[in-house]
Amino acid sequence: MPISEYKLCVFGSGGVGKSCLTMQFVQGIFMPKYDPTIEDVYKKTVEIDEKQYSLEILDTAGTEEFSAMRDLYVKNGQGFVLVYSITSQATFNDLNEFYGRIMRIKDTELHGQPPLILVGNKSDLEDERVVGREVGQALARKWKSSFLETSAKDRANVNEIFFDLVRQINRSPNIASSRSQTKHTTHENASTSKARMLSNLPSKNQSDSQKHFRKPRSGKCIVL
Ligand SMILES: Nc1nc2c(ncn2[C@@H]2O[C@H](COP(=O)(O)OP(=O)(O)OP(=O)(O)O)[C@@H](O)[C@H]2O)c(=O)[nH]1
Ligand SMILES: [Mg+2]
Repeated sequence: MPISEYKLCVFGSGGVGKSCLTMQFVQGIFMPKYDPTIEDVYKKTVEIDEKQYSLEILDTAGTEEFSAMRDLYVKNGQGFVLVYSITSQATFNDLNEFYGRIMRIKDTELHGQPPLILVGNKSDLEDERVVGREVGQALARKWKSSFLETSAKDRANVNEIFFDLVRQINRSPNIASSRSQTKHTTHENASTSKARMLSNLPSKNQSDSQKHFRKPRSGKCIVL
């Protein structure tokens, strides 16, 4: 069965939970300790709507000093996750710049809007909420994007982010037909489930369908 390979990028300010959301999705773990990202790439094979996908997820740096590669990420990316924290108005406001940059680089006038999802993370911290759900919904309506509130800590709506993005890519004729690469695999899929992980192994025992590459400060990627 052919397997589609999609490249997804996760953007947003420092500390909003980009890495935690990605790690929850790929490895099923939550990291309480904050470790600012330079650049991490995760790979995961999933089954969505009875089809297999190899997802390459680029977890980017929220901190400005590490942001030089962002334009290249946008160029290569097929779907985008824009994350803010519901506990920080500044992180919500910051997304305008990320959005504007994606729209410019993707040349939306020519190619239409790329698949995009707006994510309000840390929904478990309701007591500290400063960005209302309806405010997030309104921005998503303006951007014509999907919207989810999530908690990486409680694993709430985490898979839904990536499944939604894959479905958007599939609906986007430019991308799904011309830019996704396919390769052949021997996996036979008899499942009727709509969307499920093909692997969810602990991080010490990563299979080929679940890899994590971390960019060290020297600039090369290594497999952990
Ligand atoms: N309560 C709560 N804390 C979270 C959640 N997601 C992330 N955090 C915490 O927020 C801090 C930052 O999370 P990260 O995932 O490292 O944030 P980031 O967006 O990747 O940050 P940069 O890599 O610097 O851009 C960490 O201490 C996490 O434990 C969440 O859903 N709920
Ligand atoms: Mg990070």
